[in-house]
Amino acid sequence: GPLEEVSLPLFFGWFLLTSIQDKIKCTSMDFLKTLDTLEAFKKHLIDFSGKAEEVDLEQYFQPTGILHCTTKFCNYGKAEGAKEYAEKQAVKDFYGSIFDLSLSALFVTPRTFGARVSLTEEQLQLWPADADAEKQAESVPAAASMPLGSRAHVTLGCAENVEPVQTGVDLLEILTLQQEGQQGEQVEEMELGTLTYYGTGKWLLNLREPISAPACFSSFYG
Ligand code: 2AM
Repeated sequence: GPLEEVSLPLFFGWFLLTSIQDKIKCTSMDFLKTLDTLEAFKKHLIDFSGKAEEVDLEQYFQPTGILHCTTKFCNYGKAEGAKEYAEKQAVKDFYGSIFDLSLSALFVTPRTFGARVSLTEEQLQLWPADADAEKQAESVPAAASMPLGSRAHVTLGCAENVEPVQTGVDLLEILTLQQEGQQGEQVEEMELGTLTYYGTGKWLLNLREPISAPACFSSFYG
């Protein structure tokens, strides 16, 4: 019946608890503010505006709602593997449980702003293993050979007219460059960690102290 048709959510994921959401929003805004002022960033401004003009990164990225780490995009059952995922034992067992997510890096591209999530073995049980989850978003060359869960992230903001699904694609692109042995250009030791530039507007801040974020595994219907 019609109820059954809508019984699968838009997506499953970990939803960050309110207290940590506020902290992460503060930390990430501070980071954008600092990045904006760095000479190294100004040198590559053209990646962002198409002109060598200043950008206000805090305005450039629009917030995308409640902070979360998507595990499986189901599109109400229309996405490939949605039903199989919802029926996984781990998904049923852990539904509603609180996990500690480790946010290990912040990254910025002309399209998206996100936080990398480093998943534990237990958390990886909730990562879709089936249909090549890393490529689920869109094809990133070489993404198929990345370790499971590489795409895990929290979207912190998107540029105008950019869909959040792009954040995972951008992260995979950076990780692919790293895996191919590209060192990037280490531009700055910041209070939060080391900032590296990977070309064409790709910036990654490896956090010295990963941010531990309590999050509830659940789903979103919208
Ligand atoms: P995100 O995980 O990068 O933030 C609703 O659109 C949520 O599902 C968003 O959080 C979004 O991106 C994610 N999403 C949308 N389409 C997706 C897709 N094709 N693959 C994976 N995640 C997707």
